[in-house]
Amino acid sequence: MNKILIANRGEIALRIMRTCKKMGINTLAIFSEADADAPFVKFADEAVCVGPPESSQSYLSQDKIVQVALERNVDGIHPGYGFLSENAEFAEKVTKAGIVFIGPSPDSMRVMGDKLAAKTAVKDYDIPMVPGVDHAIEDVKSALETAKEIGFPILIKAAAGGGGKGMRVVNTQEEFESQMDRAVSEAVSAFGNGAVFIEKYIGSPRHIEIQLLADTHGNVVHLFERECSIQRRHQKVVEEAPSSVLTPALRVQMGEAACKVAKACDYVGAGTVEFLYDSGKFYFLEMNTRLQVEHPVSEMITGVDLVYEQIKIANGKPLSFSQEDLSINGHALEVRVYAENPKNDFLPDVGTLEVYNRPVGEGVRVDDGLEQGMDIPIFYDPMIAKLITHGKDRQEAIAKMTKAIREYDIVGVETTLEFCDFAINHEAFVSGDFDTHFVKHYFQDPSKSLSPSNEAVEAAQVASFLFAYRSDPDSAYIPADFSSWKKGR
Ligand code: MV4
Repeated sequence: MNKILIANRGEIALRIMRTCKKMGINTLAIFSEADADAPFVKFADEAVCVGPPESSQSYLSQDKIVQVALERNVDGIHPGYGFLSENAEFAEKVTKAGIVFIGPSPDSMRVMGDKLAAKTAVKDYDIPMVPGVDHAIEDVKSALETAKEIGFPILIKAAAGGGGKGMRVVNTQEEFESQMDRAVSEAVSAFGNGAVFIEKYIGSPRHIEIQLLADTHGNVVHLFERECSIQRRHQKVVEEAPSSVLTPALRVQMGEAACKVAKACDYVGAGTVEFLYDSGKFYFLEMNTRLQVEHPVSEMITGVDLVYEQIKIANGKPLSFSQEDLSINGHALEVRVYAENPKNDFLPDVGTLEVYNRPVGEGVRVDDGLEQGMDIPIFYDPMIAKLITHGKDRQEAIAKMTKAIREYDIVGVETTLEFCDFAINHEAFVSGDFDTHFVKHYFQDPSKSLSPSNEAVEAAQVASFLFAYRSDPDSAYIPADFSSWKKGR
């Protein structure tokens, strides 16, 4: 390949271009009017504005992007993550235009994009699955019988959902029918597809995913796991590799299961298989058919450049290493730095980066897409940067991350840096004893902290008065601001 169009923006566009540059491949950026001065536009060899700031008119504008690719004679298109990265229709348009889509086939994307089709595809591959059904529910009465067999609580999921969208926990059989009705109508309005299915609800799981690479010659390898349990409302906060709960034996089993999932859908490229883990067992959840945000932690522990491998694979080259060549070196952590205010329900706080100084050091990597003085556009995800550290072990990776977070100097917008510091230094995180409820369990949003009702305050004041009165009636008193008392006098 001589030239690649990067159909994305921000940090991931820059990250992909860096590897292209290393490989001697020219880069073509596409950008929206909001990103005209962005570093990724300046870094690219060529750049074309494809439309107004709204994603729907720029980064999601399929035909426009393909047209620019043809006009500028590119050989391949890299979609990054988000935007068009898992859009089978786009991949098909790119391929039909005679351009290489750097990613899996449209068919693999379609199968894995439908959670029920995914279950069907892996059925004969002996992959551990959560107890449940593998077909859309047609008949609520018989579904209730199945739910009773599985045992409550159960989880209703939308076939077209994923990443936590369209899920509903049902605790008792009494609520089953009404929750089914709601789940179906929600799925229709959110995805235009009312297909839902049920699974046993795993209450306190860990989210562990396996990074894969598959070439066009039938070779599939895994690059071990990433632990992604520290998330807030399905948005990942901290990712690490390896996971502190996997034994070497389980790691092998999970890696092999993930490779089988890839084979089940004839997967080509970089992909990730998500599992739930609970008490020594793991269950297949879904497959993400793209390069993920958190891919750097896998790169740090394996020394593999995943974008380089994606481009080689897209060129039809066989993988240059086998499973036996891969091993885990040390430990890596990633925290996502968002322009959000953790003290106010994580509301986006976009504005100008008045001061922006990155941490530096051995084993410290910052993947970002802005410079000091620039505005964070309001039109897109408010992620400022990914901060990644690598150490000889977990303790060292945490220590380096803590130092790097405290060294990071961002003025002008609120960020999640302090929140990340809190998370990675929390006793539950340090000990490795946590699950997907970590943030909900341990982080109290100050804007939502309990403010007791007047009645509760008064009841406490009366109790305190009575307690004091029993030991010394003369010194017991009711506070002067005791409102009802004053009113009653
Ligand atoms: C589950 C589950 C419990 N039991 N499935 C959320 C994202 C989507 N990929 C699937 N998800 C879940 N599926 C069963 N049978 C709990 C979750 C889940 C979750 C999974 C991974 C990371 C964070 C999560 C947060 C809430 C729920």
